[in-house]
Amino acid sequence: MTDQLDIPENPEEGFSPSEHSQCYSDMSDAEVQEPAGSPDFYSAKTSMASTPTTDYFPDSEEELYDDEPSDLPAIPINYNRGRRTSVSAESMAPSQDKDYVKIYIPKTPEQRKRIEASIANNFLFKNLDEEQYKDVIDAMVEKKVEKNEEIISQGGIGDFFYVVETGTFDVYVSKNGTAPELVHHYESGGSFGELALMYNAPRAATVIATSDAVLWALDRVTFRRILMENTSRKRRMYESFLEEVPILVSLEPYERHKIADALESLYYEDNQLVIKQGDIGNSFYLIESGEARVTKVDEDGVEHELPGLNKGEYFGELALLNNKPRAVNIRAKGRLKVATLGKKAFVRLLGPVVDILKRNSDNYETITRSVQQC
Ligand code: 1OR
Repeated sequence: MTDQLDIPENPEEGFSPSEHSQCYSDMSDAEVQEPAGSPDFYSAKTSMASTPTTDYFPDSEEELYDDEPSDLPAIPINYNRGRRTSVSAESMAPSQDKDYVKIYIPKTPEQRKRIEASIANNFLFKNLDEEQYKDVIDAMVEKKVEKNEEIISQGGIGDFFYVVETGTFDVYVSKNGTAPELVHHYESGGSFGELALMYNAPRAATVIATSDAVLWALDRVTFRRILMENTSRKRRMYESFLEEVPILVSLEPYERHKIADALESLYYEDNQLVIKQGDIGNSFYLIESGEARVTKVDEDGVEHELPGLNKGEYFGELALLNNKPRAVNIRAKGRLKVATLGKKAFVRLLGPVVDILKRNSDNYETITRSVQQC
């Protein structure tokens, strides 16, 4: 393993779808309006099951944390030193720690641009204010890795959160001592290593580079102080809802967490149009609460009422699966709350259930045909 820190000596220098179906017509179209709109820690006295391999902060680490006041949550400075150690649970609200001293790793303008490009489409970095955004970039450390390098070892203690700038990574999980199974992979813009930091838990998986790669590493304290609250709040907020969404039951809990990261809740008032037949589709919707009415205008301009949608059901997938215009109108029936997923996230995160989505969509035609005949 050839861990290395790319910290320039002087960065300033030289850098340059309900049961009923009825016919319906003469429907007044509501105006399209803009919608209004930490997990339990286990106090980990966790013994190391295996030796973590992220020991790339060899000499500068102490310097980084040197300025931390002593009443800070206990952060093990030497946990990645390759020896048996333990982690103490940290404050639930790290961001309220006023004495916190920010970490500043000097960077070239070019490095900053590369970080910005790497995090641009990453949901964990959304909703940061200007200062938080700057603090995160300031604290990141470039880590160049070689193919086959093990970045994270399952069972190890969490030290850094990683964002992938370039390169590819495979994720392996060994359950109850069984042979490691390939469960996931990451490429540019992906990120990993947040779980151990959020839950004070041992690393849940092993991550290995499958090419030479460049990572940006964010230390545990900065991750918890800036990125964790929003991330864990969203995962908690959507956890029980996503567990009850039938289409998502076959997913791993971690896959639902990633969906939670990407979801955004929107509210619609009674009769407000959510999806307009014929429009280009950019989002997928899950009903968090309330009901939705579904209608379809036929070739003669007659609007037919189709079976409605209730909590836990979804809509908006057809246009995304088939790259076709929206097939129906969807309106709020009473107040409606939906969780939306953008097209890219839909493709990336719902890949494992695409076959089920496609199979379910075959029923639409049957329903639509029977409704249009009445
Ligand atoms: P970590 O800090 O535990 C390993 O370090 C990281 O691998 C973990 O954070 C996640 O960021 C990432 N289960 C657990 N961790 C995963 C998984 C995963 N995939 C990526 N990581 N999966 C469930 C396997 C039963 C795979 C879901 C697709």
